[in-house]
Amino acid sequence: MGARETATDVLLVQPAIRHPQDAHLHNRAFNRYFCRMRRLAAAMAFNSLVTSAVPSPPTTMLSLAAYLRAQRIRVAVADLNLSFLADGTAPETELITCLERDRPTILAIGAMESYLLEAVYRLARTARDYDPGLYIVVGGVNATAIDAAILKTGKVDAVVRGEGEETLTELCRTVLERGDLRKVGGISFRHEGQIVRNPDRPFLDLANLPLPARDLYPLARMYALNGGVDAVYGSRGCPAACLFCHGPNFWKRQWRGRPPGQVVRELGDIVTQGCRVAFLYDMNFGHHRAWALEIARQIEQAPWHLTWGCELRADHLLDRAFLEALYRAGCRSVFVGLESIDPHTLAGIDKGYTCDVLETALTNAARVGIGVEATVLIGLPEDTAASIRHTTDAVLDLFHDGRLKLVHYFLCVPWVGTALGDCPEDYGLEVVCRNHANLITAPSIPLASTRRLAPDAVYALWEEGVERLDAAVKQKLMLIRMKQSFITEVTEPCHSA
Ligand code: B12
Ligand code: SF4
Repeated sequence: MGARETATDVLLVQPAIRHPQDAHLHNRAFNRYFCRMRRLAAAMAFNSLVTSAVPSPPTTMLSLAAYLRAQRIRVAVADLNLSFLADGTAPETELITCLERDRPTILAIGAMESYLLEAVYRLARTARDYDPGLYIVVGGVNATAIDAAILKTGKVDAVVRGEGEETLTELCRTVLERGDLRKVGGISFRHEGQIVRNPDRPFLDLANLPLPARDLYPLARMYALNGGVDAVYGSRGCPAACLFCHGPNFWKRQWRGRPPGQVVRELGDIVTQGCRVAFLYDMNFGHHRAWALEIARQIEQAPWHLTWGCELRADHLLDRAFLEALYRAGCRSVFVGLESIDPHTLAGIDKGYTCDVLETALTNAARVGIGVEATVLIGLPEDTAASIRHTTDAVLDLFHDGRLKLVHYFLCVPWVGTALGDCPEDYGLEVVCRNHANLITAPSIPLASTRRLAPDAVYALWEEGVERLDAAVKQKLMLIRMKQSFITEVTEPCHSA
């Protein structure tokens, strides 16, 4: 960019996901519960998609990096999460170190989740103070949904909306060559005091994506921290239209899969680098049965071994042959969004199946040997006190009998970019929290009503459920530990003789 002497064109930044400065945003009882779930997962040797995968490498940022590099844009990646968790380096300090080292023209920050927003703004401010000439971009699911609000703060120059690889590449090239930003599809940006939103860009053919650029990332350092866990994406999108989910708007209800051979090659690459457990975080891994089975077949025949997990819908668990094929290939855990176990509440979110599938589905998974961790959402539009307590009782029963290994018990969030967040009144919701940073699944304040419950009542019922689940997890953890110490006592040789 003109006289600027730069070593890198773009620095891609993954923010720290849990910054102490944002602690007030999170519910304390839930944090306690989450930590206890982590301990339980470890005690059960259960590879949880959520609790054991935080932290994991920022695969999405590495996919963006690979694409930029293939288009001859010089790129570096900074994972502020890793430096913070590995040695406590403050994210802003690490950012300055990377800016000094890489001297980029463009800074691109990931804003996948709403509660990261404050962190993203702090990083943008730090970067701007350090180098007022930097061009600052953000992207990700949440940034896409609230592009105008982000740009109005004046803290960033542009938002990459939707699928990022091609858009970010074209944006970078245009900035570097001082071209016309109005020609870059898929971005929103500030121009002469106005916010300009260019038309959306069509989706990519995923077969043309290079593998994520893990060579630009300190993978060994992350694996040392998380025990060799990695995240891989085989497909994008989901055809369903659940009212609380970002998927339908973001991926326009289209499902696209990468060629199975490429996905398995990526898995093989990470295994050779020390990955022990991989999670296929596709929003709907089971959507295309033949595609998923081909991946499983190739993993089974590969010369390496890997334990892995994926996200499935509850109705996919009805297919025993499918589950058995995944199991043979090393799949040991699945993440399933149950959302509600109350028939009326479930019918009210357009999930696309009814509660009666759950009994068979969860029994199947247990018989095959695949552990299920589930999410439930409290405060869905049709929820009442009775339906919430019914769902809580039901998940507790499933947890006690082992058909659910872990339960992620979240407050339903009417995020902007979802049907519930964009048109809450259509579903009888009153949203009382408008601050995006507070819109998180375990917030410290009430967020919204249901059709029949006031926001405070929803929040109190959710907290009541968190306490009940926490007590159940605590009890299970104690039992496992007692059992383990008993086994140690009776099997360890006696030295006193
Ligand atoms: C995988 C995933 C995770 C994984 C991440 C693992 C990993 N290391 O990658 C795990 C399990 C850790 C996770 C956890 C959580 N997640 Co999550 N997660 C997802 C999920 C299913 C897929 C995200 C993904 O990577 N997709 C694949 C890639 C290709 O798509 P993508 O991320 O959208 O990226 C593309 C574009 O967005 C863009 N892009 C993305 N980043 C950037 C950055 C820049 C600079 C640019 C230019 C472009 C860009 O380009 C990318 C490539 O095309 C999404 C659902 C969804 N709708 O996408 C939820 C989602 C992002 N998660 C969500 C939430 C709430 C959470 C949790 C907070 C849940 C919880 N309460 O515990 C936790 C947070 C954990 C933490 N950080 O402490 C919400 C966020 C909602 C919001 N507005 O805040 C989502 C949208 C799910 C939903 N409810 O609809 N999550
Ligand atoms: S099935 Fe899952 S990914 Fe698909 S729309 Fe529903 S919640 Fe989103």
